[in-house]
Amino acid sequence: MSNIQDLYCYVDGEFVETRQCFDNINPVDGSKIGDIYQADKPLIDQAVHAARHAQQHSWGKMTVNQRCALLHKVADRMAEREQEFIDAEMRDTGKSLHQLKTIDIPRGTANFRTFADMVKFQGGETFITEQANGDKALNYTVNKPLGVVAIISPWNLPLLLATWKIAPAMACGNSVIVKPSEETSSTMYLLAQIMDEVGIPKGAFNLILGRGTDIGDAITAHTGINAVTFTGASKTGKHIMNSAANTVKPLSFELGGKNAAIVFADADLAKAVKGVARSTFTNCGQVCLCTEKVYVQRSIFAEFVDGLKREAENITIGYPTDEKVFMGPLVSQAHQQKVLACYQLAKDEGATFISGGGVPKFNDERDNGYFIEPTIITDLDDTSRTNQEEIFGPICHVSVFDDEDEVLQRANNTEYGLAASIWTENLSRAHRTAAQLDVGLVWVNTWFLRDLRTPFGGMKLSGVGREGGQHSLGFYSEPSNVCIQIDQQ
Ligand code: NAD
Ligand code: 6OD
Repeated sequence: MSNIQDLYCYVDGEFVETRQCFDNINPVDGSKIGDIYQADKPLIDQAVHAARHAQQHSWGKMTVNQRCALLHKVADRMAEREQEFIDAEMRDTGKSLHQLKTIDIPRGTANFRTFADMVKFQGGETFITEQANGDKALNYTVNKPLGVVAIISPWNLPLLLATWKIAPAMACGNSVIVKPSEETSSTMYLLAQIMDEVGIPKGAFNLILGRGTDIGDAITAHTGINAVTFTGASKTGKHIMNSAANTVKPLSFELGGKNAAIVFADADLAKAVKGVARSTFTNCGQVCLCTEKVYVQRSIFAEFVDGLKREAENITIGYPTDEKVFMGPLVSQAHQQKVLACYQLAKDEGATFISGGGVPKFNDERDNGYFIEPTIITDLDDTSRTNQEEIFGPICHVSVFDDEDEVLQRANNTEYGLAASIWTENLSRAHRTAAQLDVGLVWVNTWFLRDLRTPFGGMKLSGVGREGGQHSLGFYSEPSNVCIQIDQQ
């Protein structure tokens, strides 16, 4: 059990070795990292029971200050063990050291600190009601925890996205059942150790490992689970909505995207080229917010495409431990096959490849890994499958546009509605166009710049609800109105 590379569920304050396990694979070279021990239905029942008990008797009984002090200790301990988190996330995902140090791992601690602080200052609503006979009433809200919250998270930003939900859910006094992606369970295992070390009451944090297709329904349909918060594919979101329907529980969904970047002729071209390269190729394109469709105004189209091609071809691909490397592999062989099939589909649909389109060759163990080239294509219609379906790889399609109305209509012509970025130096144009994009998040002259107090989420197939700041505190608590009669004597 002491081998960090084998991963166990953590239920009611104990690490549990279950009967069934599967291989955890390093995407850099396809080697085995260790075994992941999968939960079964009785263990999930036990986790729900322990979570309820903690919610009613220990964690849920603490004062807000006590809970928040413990959550700050979690963040402190994560910071002390930062290198272990970096190593674990790198082994599971192949992400570059640079990205882990600047995005994924710091956000884990920031999520705990932000929500532990925010919940302390959460106000409520109050109203004085004037009645016809002159009496009054005082109405005020009490925010109560939901109870037991299930958190189901994906593989692309494993620590960042799981803690984005764990921190506010726990800060609001809920117990949690966390199910990370089967591809990337290691950082949640480290977090379970930390929950144990800092003295989070047993049962308040439970880790359930396993494949979503095997054990997902046992979580989402569970009558003892009061809410499900999910980040992942839109298709899985539809499935969970059905599975949870009989128990009528609140759902928060952060789902897929097909995000546009719009580059106007008045943009700072150098900034736009670098920005779109970053929004397309960060994390190998495996961020739900990544750009997959780029619209460039006609007069700068050729220059923009040349610049983007240069950026793509300057990307260093390789061992994620190398400080110069920007792109490691995709997360798994299955995902590499999926993205390569999308590259093939683009070819079949008649795309012109400006750059990339294949798999890089290293002539060493990395050829057994799941690397892929950054890719730029043009010449497809907006209605092509390539321009309509989420790929989730390092590829964008670039097309030309002439005017504002046209590009807004084309950017909105999608079933998704997560994010968009606009590149322009014209302030009025920025405000005007941002307001007309049917997405939950718009960036102007930047991308993935985050303030954790702002609403985060998508429209249409990209999600249900918003998290972030007060929106998270709202989702993870149940407001209860108290109405008190005040007699006038
Ligand atoms: P996925 O939907 O396959 O898996 C996500 C999680 O759901 C995993 O833990 C998985 O085990 C679990 N799961 C799978 N089937 C389940 C079921 N039937 N019941 C319950 N749980 C189940 O997604 P993924 O491949 O891990 O992640 C990539 C997708 O996530 C992309 O579509 C991406 O756009 C999306 N995503 C969205 C956001 C956002 O904030 N909107 C963020 C990250 C990723
Ligand atoms: O930054 C965040 O809070 C967040 N939820 C990012 C999601 C990224 C999607 O892959």
